[in-house]
Amino acid sequence: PHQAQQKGNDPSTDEFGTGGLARSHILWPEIDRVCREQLHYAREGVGQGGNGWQIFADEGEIKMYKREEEVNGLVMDPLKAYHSVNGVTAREMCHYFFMPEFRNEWETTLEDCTILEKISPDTFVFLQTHKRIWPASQRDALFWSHMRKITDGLDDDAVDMWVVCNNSTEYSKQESKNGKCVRIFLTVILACQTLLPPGKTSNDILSRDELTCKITYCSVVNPGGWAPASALRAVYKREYPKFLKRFTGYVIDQCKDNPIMF
Ligand code: 18C
Repeated sequence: PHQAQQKGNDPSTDEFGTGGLARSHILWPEIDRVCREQLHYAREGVGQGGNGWQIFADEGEIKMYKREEEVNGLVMDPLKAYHSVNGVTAREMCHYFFMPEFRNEWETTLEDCTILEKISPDTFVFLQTHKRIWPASQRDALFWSHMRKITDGLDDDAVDMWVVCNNSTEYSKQESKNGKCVRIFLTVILACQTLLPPGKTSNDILSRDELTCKITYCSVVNPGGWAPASALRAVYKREYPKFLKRFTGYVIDQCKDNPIMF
């Protein structure tokens, strides 16, 4: 079950007084390092097909690429997806991805989501149980999730950037909910930048139709136990575009009557 909403994740007002960052937590060095690595990775392009990235979904602004990789017969295809939507900011997009109370509204593969620990307002540890695909075993995931503002290396046309990084951890030795899930291992980054019309800044009075959010989403999921490659790739091909469309549509809809949040 979902827990009550945390006070908010404004780094300047959080009760930790650490700028929103749990710098003294044992996981902190790993969280900081993985976020930087994932951001660097998200910023690398997919090239002209020479480095293994193949496009597998191309629908309007959505472009999804995969690299076919198997480790000991297990499919672990890295995914890199691009999207661009109007009407929301980078922070809004990341807020709805990060905050657990909204997850059930857009995450179609979810059965259950438990917060195991709130390290800080912008860093949680989750145990998620996902829907079972018959006849494969049900999967769960134990991961930390961290949201942060990025201030350097923005695209020339961007006014701000926020990311959420999710990464599996074994730091909390938590059994699966029903004792029979196979644990998956995931590394995910959602990286978003806000674009405004030329000459406008986030201090101006803006309408939502002047906002563009440029999104990069990268994911690597290790299925944890054997599953037929063709079935897994069919699930990816169906579920990732569905996720990106549904999630971005949900955020646009949630934000449309609310003040703009930078
Ligand atoms: O990033 C996303 N969501 C975040 C918040 O939940 C977080 C979680 C990522 C989990 C991704 C892995 C989920 C596996 C679930 C099993 C499949 C269930 C499908 C049910 C269909 C009815 O970062 C957005 C994630 C978007 C998820 C896309 C699907 C990825 C499929 C991965 C398959 C893993 C092995 C399943 C074994 C089945 C073998 C046929």
